[in-house]
Parts: sequence; structure tokens; C-alpha cells
Amino acid sequence: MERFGLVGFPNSGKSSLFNALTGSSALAAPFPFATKEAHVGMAAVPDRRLNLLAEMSSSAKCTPAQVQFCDIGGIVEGASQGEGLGNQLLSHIREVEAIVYVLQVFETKDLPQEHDPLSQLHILEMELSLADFDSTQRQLERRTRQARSDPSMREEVALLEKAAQVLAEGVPIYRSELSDEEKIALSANFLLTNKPIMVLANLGEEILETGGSAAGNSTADLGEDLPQAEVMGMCVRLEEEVAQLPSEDQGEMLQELGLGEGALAEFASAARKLLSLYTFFTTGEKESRAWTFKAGSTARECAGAIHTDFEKGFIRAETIACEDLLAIGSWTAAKQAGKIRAEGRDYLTQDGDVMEFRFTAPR
Ligand SMILES: Nc1nc2c(ncn2[C@@H]2O[C@H](COP(=O)(O)OP(=O)(O)OP(=O)(O)O)[C@@H](O)[C@H]2O)c(=O)[nH]1
Ligand SMILES: [Mg+2]
Repeated sequence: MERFGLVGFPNSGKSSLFNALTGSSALAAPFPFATKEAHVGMAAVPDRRLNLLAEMSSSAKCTPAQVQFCDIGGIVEGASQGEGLGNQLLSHIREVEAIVYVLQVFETKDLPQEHDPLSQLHILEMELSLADFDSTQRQLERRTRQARSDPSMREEVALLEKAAQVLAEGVPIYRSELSDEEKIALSANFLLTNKPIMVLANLGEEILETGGSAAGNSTADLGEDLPQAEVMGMCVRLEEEVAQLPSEDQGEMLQELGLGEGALAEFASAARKLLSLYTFFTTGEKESRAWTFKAGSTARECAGAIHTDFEKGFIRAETIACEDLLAIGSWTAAKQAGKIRAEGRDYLTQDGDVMEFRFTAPR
């Protein structure tokens, strides 16, 4: 399963966000390096469409899609040279598929901000890039030796040299001018900055007093400086408080706080989009369930995500967009109205498709 890593300065709110997302109780505390060991946890992806489908079908069970988050310790200037928790942290970042930079925008009496959010980001990117530079140097040494006897390695050596030049200047690969093909080729070299990223600005509670405009302003400022990255604002502390309530009370609390539907759903969906992960649904009396698929997956591959027998014996997928189904009100009514389409094995599944698979059972 795809894993997202939370990366940021000490005290930026990574563990608080991790707890809000996963319902865990990792130590979140107002002192640096509270997190020593990385934690991995599963987060249910909140999705209003799933709740509506479960309600429509009177499902006994409602199962959201899940994503994995890794709460990593704080990174400080010099981490790439072993400062703070240094190298140990970087190895956790190597194991994630995408990076979420958590920046401290909030400020409280007991937690002054060490650097403004944009400088935090620059320092984090610099540390990751320098760590990547070291890694390219080590790989270059080995590959250059191998290329002497194996000319097929020369292309990789040239690419690593190009990457090293960019990284030496503190520019992460994702922001470099390397082509998409070059970036894909470099994926075999396990670099930290050759992964998709997004930025989460952890805002102060005062966004409530200003009716959310502070959120808008500070993230808009960050967004201008980071045109290539998805930037999102959230007050992690408030979201965490809401997440701790029983689920039936959460909606009311969000309304009371003026947080709309809450930012966690939007965040989870933005994070999944980084990796082109989307949702299809199955719905019935027994269960309504959200399933994850990667953009470009066929109906048959999606069937396989549920059960290998569905994939092996695939006949067709009966499909309708969830908005259309919800508007009609039931699967039977949609079927009678001729709104359920029969799609073949190569149909490219769309976000929000509700599917029922027809297959021959294995003998
Ligand atoms: N006021 C305010 N405090 C917050 C917010 N988010 C986190 N905090 C507080 O900031 C402190 C640090 O939060 P953590 O979640 O432990 O930060 P961290 O990034 O995991 O820190 P390290 O593990 O040390 O790297 C805690 O006391 C949190 O309660 C916020 O949105 N507003
Ligand atoms: Mg922490």
C-alpha cells in the first residue's frame, strides 16, 4: 500500500496530524524531537459519497478506503550531515512514496517559530537534496567503475552526474529541469527528492476569529512561491480535537467551529491525488465500500483488487457514476431506467464509479 511521509521541523505538528488522521496516540509535545521512532499508521479516507451510498443501500457495514501515513521525527538544519536525528530520519523518507511537508505557521507562547514557513521549506528541501547528493556520489563511484567493463552503464552514469549537479545546488529533483523520462529513469536510484510532494501549512487557531481568511492568505502567499506544489492550509490542533470525538458528534463540532466538512478529507484526497490514487465503490445491503485504484486501471484490474477470482473469471462490470446513482436513489431503479452501463475488461475506471462485477466462479 502506498505510504505518505510527514516531514517537517521539530514541533511543526507532524505527530498531531498523524494522530488526527490515524486515530493513534503518538506523543505530540511542545519540545523538539518528541518523535524518536517513526510510526506508521492507517488512515481511513473520509468520503461523503461513501456515506451517502451506505445510507441509500441501508448497508450494515461501511468501509472507507485507507492510506498509510508515516510520522517521521523532526528535521533540522544539518540533518543530512547527521545533525539532530539525522540519517536515521532520512532512511524513513526513503521508504515512502510521497512526501507531505508540514510547516509551522501557527505560533504560540510556548512554541515560538524558529523560521518562517518558507524558510522551513527551503531548509528541509536543502537537507533532502544534500542527502541525495551524497547518495548520487556513492552510486556514481560504483557505477563509474562498473561502466568501464560494461558500456551499457554509461547512460546511467551520465544521468547520475546530471542529477548530482542539480542536487549540489540544493535543488530537489522534483523541482529540477530534468525531464519526466529522466526522473522515471532515476527512480531506480532511490533518491529522496524524486518523489511527489505536497505542502501542508499548519495554521493557528486564530483562523477561526478571522473567519478563515488567515488560512487563505498565508497559504496563498506560500502558493505563490511554490507554483509547482499543492499547498494546503489546516489548523491541525482543531482537526485533532474534532477527530477525538465520537464520529456522530464530529459533524456538529465542525459546524460549530466553522470548519465546514473539516480539512482532513480534503487533505487525504489531495495526498492520494499526488500518486494518482482514486476511488471506486461497491454498495449493497451487506456493505458499502470505497476501494482505491490507480489512474489508468481497467475494470478487470479493479475487480482483482477485490478478489483474484473476480479478475480471473471477469465477464463485465456493471457501472454507474455515484452522483447519478444517488440522484436516482437505488441500484434497482437505476437498472430499470437503463442507467447501469455494462463495461468490458478494458474499461478505464473513473473516480466515483459504483461497480458490480459479473464473473464466472472458478471450478
Ligand atoms: N497552537 C497550536 N499548537 C499546535 C498545533 N499543532 C500542533 N501544536 C502543538 O505543537 C506541539 C508540537 O506538536 P507535535 O505534533 O508533537 O510536533 P512534531 O512535528 O511531531 O514534533 P517532533 O516530533 O518533535 O518533530 C504540541 O504541543 C502540539 O500540541 C496547532 O495547530 N496550533
Ligand atoms: Mg512528532
